[in-house]
Amino acid sequence: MCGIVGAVAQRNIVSVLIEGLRRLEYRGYDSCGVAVLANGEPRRARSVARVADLDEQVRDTKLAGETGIAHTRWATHGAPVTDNAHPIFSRDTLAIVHNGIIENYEPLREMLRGKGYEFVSQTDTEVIAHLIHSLYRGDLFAAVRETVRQLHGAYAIAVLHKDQPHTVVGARQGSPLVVGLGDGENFLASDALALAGSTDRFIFLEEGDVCELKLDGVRIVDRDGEPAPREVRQVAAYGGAVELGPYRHFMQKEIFEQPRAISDTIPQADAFDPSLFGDDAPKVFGKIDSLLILACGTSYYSGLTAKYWLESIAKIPTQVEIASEYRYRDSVPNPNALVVVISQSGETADTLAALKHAQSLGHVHTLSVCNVGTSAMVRQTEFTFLTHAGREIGVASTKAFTTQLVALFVLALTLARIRGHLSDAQESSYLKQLRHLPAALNSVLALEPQIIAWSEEFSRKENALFLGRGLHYPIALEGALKLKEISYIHAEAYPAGELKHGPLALVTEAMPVVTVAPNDALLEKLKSNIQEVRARGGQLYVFADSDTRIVNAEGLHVIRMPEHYGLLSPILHVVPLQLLAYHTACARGTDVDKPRNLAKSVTVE
Ligand code: HGA
Repeated sequence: MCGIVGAVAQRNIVSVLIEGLRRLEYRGYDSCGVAVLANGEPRRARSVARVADLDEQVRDTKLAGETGIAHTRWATHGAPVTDNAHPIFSRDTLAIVHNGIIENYEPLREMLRGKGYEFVSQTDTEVIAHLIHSLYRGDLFAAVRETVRQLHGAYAIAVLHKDQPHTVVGARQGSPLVVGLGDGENFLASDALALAGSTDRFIFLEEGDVCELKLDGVRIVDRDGEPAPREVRQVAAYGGAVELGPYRHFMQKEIFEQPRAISDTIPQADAFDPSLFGDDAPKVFGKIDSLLILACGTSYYSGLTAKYWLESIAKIPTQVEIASEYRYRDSVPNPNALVVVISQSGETADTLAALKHAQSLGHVHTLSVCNVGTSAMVRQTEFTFLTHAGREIGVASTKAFTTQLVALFVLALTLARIRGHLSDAQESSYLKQLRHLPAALNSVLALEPQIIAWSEEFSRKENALFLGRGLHYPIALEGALKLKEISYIHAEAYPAGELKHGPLALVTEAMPVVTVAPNDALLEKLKSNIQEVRARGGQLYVFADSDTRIVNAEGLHVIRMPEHYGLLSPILHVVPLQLLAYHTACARGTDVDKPRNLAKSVTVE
């Protein structure tokens, strides 16, 4: 999603800004831009194409400066056209880049129009630019502080002013922003990743912070204007650009990285000990009486899968909610519940807000399942389990999902053990199964050629139904989500038992029905559902465990899963669905890693 980079230095920083944007490119955006102070005037270049195009523009126009800000935009207010691309100017005096949404931009715009300001974009961001301009009395830091007090909503901003060389002012509320510390130069970015190569020393700004970058240092105040000493953290883990290697897309690469990612995420310990989640977890986990899982999108489906594990293995009541719904709903807090938030980036705006909402209601114990150790979510929760998926570039999540499942399975077993529902024998059997997962996944990945054969057929469809039961219903949901995200085929998932209550009306020869068929307690029920589809001329595509006796027949296409995997089977069964979506999208020629309208790391509400 949107990215911010800013810098003050005693050298031309345009290439640093462009390189920063390049590093954030994978998140998805629809326009980009850069502004610098050149001979005391703000100058900018903007593009509705890629960062490479912006780079060409700045080279052609010889844009150069020692103070600058840059942005990748994912439009929320106003179409992705050049006039709406950031940096946004106010009266050719100051320039701003903004991530987030200003909810009270309409009254502010009216007020500013009344003061004679003209609006040339449709963005909410332009009100921030003019508001700072209207409050500027020779001190940009003071004007920004006064401005943010009037904003409602979420923002991370970086601002420069023509009269303040070697100064960039930033502020954050609800969107991430980090300061990068250099020698005689300083930086600002929405993600430390953007500054890899320039520095490894970072300050992660807190909600409400306003900062001022100068050549020789950084000043930070909190929301009350009090000086805010913030910890400087050394973050060395950010490598260079991730290579695609022999793969056609990052999504394909990431699907094939799953055995490695899962093996890195499985704890080395020989027992499921709560200290895996944090020092105080042994004390707290023994007292909790329920779980409340909050997440969005694919992470929500990992939470739904975990509910089955938590209730069946650990016998602990578990509620799973879509974060964007929970945050605005009246609900009853339970101080003895463990609130679990799940997010690949740890910066998902809705999930962070849901976490905050839960805490404000009186929830005390919180755990994040996250792929980024320095993220806001990790910093704001009591306990953490880090997945080790590595950087996920494809917008459609794959390895982040399966590693979240591993993390949540470990949580279920840990709670089962504390609550006396896991014998030593069961514990070592589950550990053995977990350790064998990477090898089992490799044999599922070997099904790719068979799945490619199906994808040709799929690429000509416009609709698809996905069916699963029990533990595999969330996997059907995830399979449908993957297909729609990257191939733009309309896909819906249902628990197979629901078919007769409505969706069966849609079944014709033109509607492929994808079914996840593990050999579990619901197999016979699922087989009946399969027959219901066949009886109506539907075309079934079934991923069946080898011992299910579901075989190819008229209207029934079967790919055999190599092994039956019991409770961990969702982790295996989702992989062919990822491959089906991927190859169908390739056959349709879509932009697989950057599907239209979508972005990675959803940092706006
Ligand atoms: N609201 C601003 C910024 C959008 C954003 O943060 N996207 O991720 C705009 O629409 O320009």
